[in-house]
Amino acid sequence: MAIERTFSMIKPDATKRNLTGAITKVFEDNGLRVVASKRVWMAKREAEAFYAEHKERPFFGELVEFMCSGPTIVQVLEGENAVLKNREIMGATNPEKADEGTIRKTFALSMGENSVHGSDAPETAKREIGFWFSETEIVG
Ligand code: DAT
Ligand code: MG
Repeated sequence: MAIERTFSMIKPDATKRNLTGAITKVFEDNGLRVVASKRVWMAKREAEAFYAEHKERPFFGELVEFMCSGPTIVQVLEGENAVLKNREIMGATNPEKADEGTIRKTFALSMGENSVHGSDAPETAKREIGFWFSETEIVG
C-alpha cells in the first residue's frame, strides 16, 4: 500500500477541553505522521465553503455555528492507507455508534460535537488539504 495523505481537523469541542495532544497521540500511535498543522478560528464563510457538500442538510447551520465556536487544529496526516486508516481511528460520526477505542468513542460529546473530522476519500483529501494548506506548508 502506498504512502498517502489525508486531511484532519481537531474540532472546537476538543480544543476547548485541551485534547489536542491526546488526539494527535492517537494518530501517531497508529502510524500516521503530522506533516502539516495549524490552529485556526474559522470564519463563517470558511466553514460554509469547507462544508459546502452539506449545505442542503438540516444540520448545516448548527454545524457551521459549532465549527466557528472556537479554535480548530487543521492537519495533514501521512502514512500507509492514510485516508481509510484515519476514518477507522476516528470511528463513526455518531459517538454512540463508534467502536471502542476510537477517537469519537473516547472523546466525542455528541453527533455534532464529535471532536474530529477526517477526509472520506482520496479525492476529498486532495480538495480539503488544498483548502487549508499551500504546498510549502506541508513538510513530509
Ligand atoms: P463525518 O464527519 O463522519 O464525515 P458527515 O460528513 O456525514 O460525517 O457530517 C459532517 C459533520 O456534520 C459530522 O461530523 C457532524 C455533523 N453531522 C452529521 N450528521 C449530523 C446530524 N444528523 N445531526 C447533527 N450533526 C450532524
Ligand atoms: Mg464527512
